[in-house]
Amino acid sequence: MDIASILFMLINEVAVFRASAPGSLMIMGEYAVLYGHMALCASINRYLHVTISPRKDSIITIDSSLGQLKTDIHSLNVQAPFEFVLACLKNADLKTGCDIHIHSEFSHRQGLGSSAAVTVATLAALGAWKNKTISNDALLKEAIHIIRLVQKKGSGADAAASIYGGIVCYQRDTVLEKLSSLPNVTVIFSGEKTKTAQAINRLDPALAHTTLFSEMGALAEKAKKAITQADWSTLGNYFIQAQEKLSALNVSTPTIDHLLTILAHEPAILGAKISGAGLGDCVIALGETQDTRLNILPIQLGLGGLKIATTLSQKKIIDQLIPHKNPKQKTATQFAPSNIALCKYWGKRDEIINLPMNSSLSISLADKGATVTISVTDKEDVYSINGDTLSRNSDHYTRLNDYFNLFRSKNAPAFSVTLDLNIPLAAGLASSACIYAAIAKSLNVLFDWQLTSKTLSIIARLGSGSASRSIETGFVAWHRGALPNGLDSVAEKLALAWPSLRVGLTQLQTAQKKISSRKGMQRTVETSPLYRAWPEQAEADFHLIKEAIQQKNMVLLGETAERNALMMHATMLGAQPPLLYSTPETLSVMQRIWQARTDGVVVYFTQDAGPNLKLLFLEEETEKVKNYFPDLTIIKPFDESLNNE
Ligand code: 2P0
Repeated sequence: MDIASILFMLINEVAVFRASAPGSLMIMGEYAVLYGHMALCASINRYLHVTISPRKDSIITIDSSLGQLKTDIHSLNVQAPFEFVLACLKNADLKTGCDIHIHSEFSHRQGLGSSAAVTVATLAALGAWKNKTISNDALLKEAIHIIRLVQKKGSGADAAASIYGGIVCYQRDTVLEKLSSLPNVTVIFSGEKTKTAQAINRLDPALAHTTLFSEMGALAEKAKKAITQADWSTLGNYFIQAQEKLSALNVSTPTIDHLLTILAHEPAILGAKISGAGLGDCVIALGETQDTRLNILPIQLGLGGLKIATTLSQKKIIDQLIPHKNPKQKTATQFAPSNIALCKYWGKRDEIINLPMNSSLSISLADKGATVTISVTDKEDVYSINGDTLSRNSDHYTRLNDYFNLFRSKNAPAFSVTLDLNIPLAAGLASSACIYAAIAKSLNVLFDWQLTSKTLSIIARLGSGSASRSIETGFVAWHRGALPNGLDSVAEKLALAWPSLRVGLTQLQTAQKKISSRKGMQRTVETSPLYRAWPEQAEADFHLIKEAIQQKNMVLLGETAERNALMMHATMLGAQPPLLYSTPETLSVMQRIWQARTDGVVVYFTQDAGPNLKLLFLEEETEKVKNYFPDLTIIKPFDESLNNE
């Protein structure tokens, strides 16, 4: 056996292969595309992730919110609800089995292209496993083959959008062009869904002899031009005309007609139509509306297409770090403080094991954080946050459940977990940081692992990057590390106290839509040209801040932390679509801080992925700072009267 094969075998032993494909929405040309005309189809900003962990035996397991399946490579039977995944597996001629985990950020019941996305992601993950480099065109061909195998009919335009991202101009199984100028749209779910193949079969065959489909194709051609020129009002007219053609196909419903009537009266909507096969699915409207009568889905047209990652599995890393999975007691409770980064973590080099692009440095928030109690149970998992039990289909539940999967065994099959936060969840105070740190600390006690803080910081990082910095108190440095397995990407406490340092929390009211840090940093890394400058700048800031702490140099600390935060936000403004966490109130607080500095007050700020600013100053400035900000909540990170341990 040659070295490459041995290496490949070794990688196979420990690696997982993940492909993430976005859902999609038809913009124009649905149905016409089946008759050889052009269609425009866009990726959305919600992804479906398929993770494949190879096994040594021939077993295949599939785990998703649609259910679980256990089968064998020798007896693969293409069946619902996993018909697309199973068809991909059958076609792949597997020699060994694998565990497949599917996680979707969007519902499969809303006509957002989940069948195409799961097909594309499964094929891409299988390709990565087999170490095959597949071109986008070849992958599209494979995906169309599988889709037609399973549902007999389908244009493949949705698969093309999932692979290429942006808006694809698609005709006869081919992507002709990709548009990246994206209009703002409102997407409304009609409340119903008819399977695409069924909808196609209902069409009157006589329509093929009319000019209807070529007219629809011509509209798609014109819409393409309007999008290229960012001529949204003309595009709106084409939406209206396209809807007239879709109505002539009889694929509208009374609900859809009702939605279209409401939208026709909205001044900010330039046009609206069915998106996709109709008889349910979604309505897509050009422009934005806040009408509360409408079931608006939190969807934007995304720039991104398929993403493939090969990495060590979280499970393999955990199994290397923890000595056993036998709980030594029934229940354990631990507290972990939240932390504010003075040098920020923004961007990952590995999204599965949360490896950062740059080192970061934080100050913990004393007694502000999360208290977590974990109890072993033989029933199913229960998670509650501040007394509210999380529903099984919430994103929070899925994320916690995925994390706890890493620690289950026969002796600890399920967990009952209560999370109590004494910081407002919405205030942007790094709640995931204190939650996952408190979970890691509680697990350490529950299982009596007696792990070091550094090891616990790795375990917490797998839940949320910033959680690595919440295992310890005071100043904490999270080193970027260089190893692919991340075992050197650890956080450690700096043996430096600065008792007079204060952190002031502002709490601005905001109705702004929140984009999670996870999504925000992903978008910034992928689309912002300004991001190129970030990792180097952040590394330099990391060292400056450390120096400032060593010298107790408030000016150096404040100036560096403030610039670091502003630079992070500048990279976000360069993203597509742009990310702006600040509100007018944020800017007015910034102006007030700068005014205070001009007036001689030594006060600085930092800002995370939200509109609130965190003020940095020393004890002796407290009264002066309060004059400018009477409502400030003031934290003393080094207050020894608080028992944080
Ligand atoms: C930080 N933030 O350093 C930066 C500054 C927000 C802005 O770390 O995907 O919730 O769980 O690793 O840790 C927030 O990101 O992201 C964060 P994941 P996380 O504090």
